[in-house]
Amino acid sequence: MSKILRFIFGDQLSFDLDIIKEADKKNDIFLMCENIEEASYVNHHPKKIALIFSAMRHFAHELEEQGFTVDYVKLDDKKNQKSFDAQLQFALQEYQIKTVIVTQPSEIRVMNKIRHWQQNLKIPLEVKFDNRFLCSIAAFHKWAKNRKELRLEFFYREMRKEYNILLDENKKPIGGKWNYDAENRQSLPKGLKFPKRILHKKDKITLEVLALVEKNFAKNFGDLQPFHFAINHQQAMLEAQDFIDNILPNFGAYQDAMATGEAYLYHSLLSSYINIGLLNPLRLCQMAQKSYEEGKSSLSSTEGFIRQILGWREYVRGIYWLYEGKYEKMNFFNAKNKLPDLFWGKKTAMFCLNEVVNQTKIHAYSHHIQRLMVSGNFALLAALNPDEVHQWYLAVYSDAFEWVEMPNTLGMALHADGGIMASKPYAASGKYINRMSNFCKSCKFDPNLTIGENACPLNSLYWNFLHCNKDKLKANQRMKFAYTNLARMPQKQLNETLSKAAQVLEDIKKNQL
Ligand code: FAD
Ligand code: DLZ
Repeated sequence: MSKILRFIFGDQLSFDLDIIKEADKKNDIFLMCENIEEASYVNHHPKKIALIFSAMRHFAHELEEQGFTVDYVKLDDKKNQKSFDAQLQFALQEYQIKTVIVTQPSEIRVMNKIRHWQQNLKIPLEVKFDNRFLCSIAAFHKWAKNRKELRLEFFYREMRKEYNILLDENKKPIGGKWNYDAENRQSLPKGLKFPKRILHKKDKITLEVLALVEKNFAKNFGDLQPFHFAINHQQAMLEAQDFIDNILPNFGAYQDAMATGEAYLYHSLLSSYINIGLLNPLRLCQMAQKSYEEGKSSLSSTEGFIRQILGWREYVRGIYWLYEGKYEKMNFFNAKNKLPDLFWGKKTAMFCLNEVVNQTKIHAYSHHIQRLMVSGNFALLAALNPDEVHQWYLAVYSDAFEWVEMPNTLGMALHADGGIMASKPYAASGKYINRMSNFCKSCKFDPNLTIGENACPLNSLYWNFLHCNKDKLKANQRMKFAYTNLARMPQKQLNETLSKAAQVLEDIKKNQL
């Protein structure tokens, strides 16, 4: 008898998906495959590959335990065909299949494959909505249509109303405001103790995956060991509950802070699990809301956390699909410089960059403000090529999938989209890093100097960025203050600053910074 083939991709490990809820235990076959094409379209951090493979294998076991038939193809299986395309063709020859069902993939690259299958397979192929996302692609298009500006804040309010999150009985925001960000930008007081994180033990499946990754991806940037990620729903939920109970109360206040040797601070570390399906985003928002209702976390922390998930996460996905195929080509500042080796671990005298790259190498993680204001800000000021920067972010973080990484990199960090996402570039000098972290205390460069040997390179680069992009930015009202300051700079000082910046850019080019 002909069967239905249900093809599950590595970031769709969720029992909430219709492709699973509607499956027939007797007649349907699930196909899941580790494959070298997906594992090498960028040189992913080894921890990211290990997380995905181990979570895929655990998910396949759970499906089998529930009585489903799963054709799970490991990377080193003899029948491994090396790509989604070839593995599907192989399965269609192996079994008598009447229909193929997939869930809409998160990335355009894979969606294009599916479009090709729909045109070329001799049997029907059905694409199910990915109902883990809280705003469908069509709903985002509708929201965006005829709007002059696509600002997160307005999208986020609609989402709060739609999901009835943190609203009073009159559908107004609890506390009277939609956004409590102003309370969420504190620097770290001395002596604060950061929470211990759950370190999951490795079972046989994970150990086997680690050996496989070690053997096949040892050359990729990043440390495979120690590996303590959650690899199934239960473990991910333990981390989520630990975050809500013990960490969320401090999440908001120190969201933008940075500290030497502290990769996590009060961040949730849940993005990888949400992105691959081990945690459900709406459930997390509801857990946070409950914590507020029970008086365990403040409104500012709770709202701040919910905004990231219900707001930012859905918004960037909407932008990614709205500009399908176009976003990746955007380069508003025409930035062309090559990514220097410091991004791949070559030591630099800039302590902040070393710290972020090193944390990235060890953990496949770096928190938002470090991605945006340390590596991202440096890439913006140094006019690094957006595509190279994007490929780096896509490779090095365990939560990196193009739909979320690309708008964050090109839109938020590099302003390469010319302001679709952010009303002004997030450009900052060394003074910002000094205000929000203790990095500068350990650095040979002085954040208060712009010229001279000990000057923080970010300072001259910052003024150089403003100077070089004046034509593109000076009409922007939110840049008025910065341009007024630039205009006030005496000519001699400006000349010295620009020549210092030229020297810094040359050092970056030669990998001598
Ligand atoms: P928390 O700070 O605890 O935030 C809670 C949750 O909110 C996160 O788990 C995440 O699901 C969501 N969230 C927070 N900020 C954002 C955001 N800007 N966009 C989308 N979701 C958000 N996030 C990814 O998931 N994958 C990426 O590849 C990725 N690349 C990024 C690249 C750049 C240049 C920048 C500036 C940001 C990027 N982000 C990315 C967004 C954000 O930095 C991460 O989601 C966050 O650091 C993950 O850590 P966390 O789980 O501890 O987050
Ligand atoms: C990221 C990733 C990696 C590294 N490897 C696999 C894999 O071998 N098999 C798989 O099904 N998925 C993998 N993934 C996740 C996919 O890239 C992800 O599902 C697609 O990007 C969805 O568009």
